[in-house]
This record gives sequence, structure tokens and C-alpha cells, in this order.
Amino acid sequence: MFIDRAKIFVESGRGGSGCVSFRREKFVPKGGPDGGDGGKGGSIIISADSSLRSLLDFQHKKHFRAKRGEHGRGSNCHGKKGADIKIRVPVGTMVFDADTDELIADIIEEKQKVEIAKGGRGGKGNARYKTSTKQAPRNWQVGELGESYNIRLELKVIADVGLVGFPNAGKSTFLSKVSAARPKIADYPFTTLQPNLGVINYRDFASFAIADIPGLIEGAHTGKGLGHEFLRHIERTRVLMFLIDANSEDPHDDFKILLNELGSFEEKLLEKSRIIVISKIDTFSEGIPPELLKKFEEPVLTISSITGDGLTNLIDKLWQHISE
Ligand SMILES: Nc1nc2c(ncn2[C@@H]2O[C@H](COP(=O)(O)OP(=O)(O)OP(=O)(O)O)[C@@H](O)[C@H]2O)c(=O)[nH]1
Ligand SMILES: [Mg+2]
Repeated sequence: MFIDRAKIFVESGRGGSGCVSFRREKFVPKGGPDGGDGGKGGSIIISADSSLRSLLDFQHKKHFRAKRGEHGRGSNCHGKKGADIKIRVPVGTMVFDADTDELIADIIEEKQKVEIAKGGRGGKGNARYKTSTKQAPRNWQVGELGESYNIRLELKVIADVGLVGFPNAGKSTFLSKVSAARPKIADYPFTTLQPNLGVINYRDFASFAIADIPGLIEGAHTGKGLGHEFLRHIERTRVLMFLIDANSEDPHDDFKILLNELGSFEEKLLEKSRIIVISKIDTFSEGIPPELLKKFEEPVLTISSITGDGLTNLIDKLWQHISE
């Protein structure tokens, strides 16, 4: 299961109503109107929190209702405003209206804030209706209703590099070798079920993030394997790194299949800057057979995450592509 999608219901508070009241004091005959305004209802605000990494919290809490504004009272007392509710989400969260599918907000910056349901306006009290010809108005306004929405949250990991490959190609091993990330690694397909993010510190002056996603297989776009939905995590990366197992029967064929799956998910993925990498070259004691690379029309790098062969060169190339 991917915990990077959540559905919630939000409702802002309605405004408090205005009050009808007249000043009544000793020695003040016919005191004027003094009905206060209702307070504004609380709003629902989504805000970015860079310490969050998932939408897991919304598995438990799905309803968010802000308080209504208080009603106005006599003696020109305005009603208190209903408190706003802040919903904290990770950076990279897209906020959709679940009923219309409209994108309401794209949370891409730290501390970004968006009001997704506005609290209702408070109604006017009768003190506001006093005019020169109307000294004792009895008019007042009800508070405005709040708004309610079904909201869909989608978290897309924002990384610089997206790792693409068949299951078992060595994506997670690579990530664990070059970053502090500790994804699960195992000798069977579909070890990775959720995207992992690793940060590479580049030559003491820069850093960039790599997203390791579950393996793709032929037919993923028709739902085979884990499907291809998780490709949305790499939609926003600057560079794609294709990782292909050197022990595969036909690495070039693998590459073509991967391109095809990516293209069926989103044509634009094919226009991204990319690097093709053959992994596990340590399994050839004589060095990698040249015919393995012959069919590729694009440059190919070779690495071993076990011996560390080719990794420095690869990181240099990744950095070049990112900063292009
Ligand atoms: N010999 C050798 N084995 C490797 C290398 N890289 C990864 N492996 C092995 O290949 C297997 C799969 O590695 P993972 O890193 O889990 O592969 P993955 O691409 O993340 O796989 P999924 O998460 O299932 O898509 C593990 O048994 C690794 O130890 C390498 O450079 N050389
Ligand atoms: Mg993996």
C-alpha cells in the first residue's frame, strides 16, 4: 500500500450572527442600537512542514472542522472569531478537490500556506444599520455559512534524480551505497514498495536527492507488478537514471521496455534528461562484454555498487545533468 495519498473532509466554521440590542442605561432614554457583529468562522489552512515525509497521519484523522464565530452581543460586543485549523502536510503535496478533481494548491515551498476553506463572514449587528433617518434599526445579518470540501492529498516526492529500473536491478543497493538512506535490499523482486529518498553530499559543496522507487516490469502500465502509479514520484525530478542489470539477457531490450512503460505513463518523462547505467559489473570477472553495450545509441555508464566501481564517475555525471 502506498501511504502517499489521502482523502480528508474539511469544513470551515460559519460566521456568528449579528445582534439586535439597544443601549439601556439609567438616565439615558432611548439609547441607540448597540448590537455587535458576529465573529468570523474559523478557516481551514494547509501549511507545508518540511519535517514531514508522508501522509500517514491522515490514515487516522480524516475530518477537520473549524469552530464557528461567536454571535454578536449587546453593548457593541463583537463575537469572537472561530479558531483556524492548520493542517500540516509534507512539502511536495498536491491538494485536489476530490469531487471536481481540480488542483487547489501545489505545496512546493517550505512554510507555504493556503486557505482551502474560508471561514464564513460574521453577520452585522444592528449598530451598523443606524443612519440619520433610522435611529432604532432592528436589522441584523445572519453569519455566512462555512465551506466544506472533500479533499484529496497526493504526495509527490521531489527529488533531483529518479531511479528507474526492473525489480532487482540494484536500485536500492545503489542508493544505500551513495547516500545515508537505508532502504530495504533483498535478492527478490519488489523489495521496495514505497519510494525512498536519499541525499548525496557532492564534493563538500552541494547536495542532491535521489528517489528510489519500486521496480517496473513490462506491462506495468496495464497494472502488472506494482503497476506504474508510483512513477508520479519521478515526474518532477530533473534527471532520470536508468539502472539495468548487466546479467539481464538483453540489457538494451530492458531499456526499451522501461522507456515504453514510462511513455505510457506520461509522454513527458521521455523528454527528461537521462543517464543509462549498467549495474552489477562485478559479476563479470573478465570485465563487461563489449557486445552488451553495442546496441545502445546513447552513452552508457557501468557500475558496481558492491565494489564501488564507477560510482564516483556516475555521481559526477549526475551532478552535471542536474546543474545543466
Ligand atoms: N553482485 C552485485 N549484486 C548487486 C549489486 N547491486 C545490487 N546487487 C544485489 O541485487 C539484489 C537486488 O538489489 P536491490 O538493491 O534490492 O534491487 P532493487 O532494484 O532495489 O529491487 P526492487 O526494490 O525489488 O525493485 C540484492 O541481492 C543485491 O545485493 C552489484 O553491484 N553487484
Ligand atoms: Mg529496491
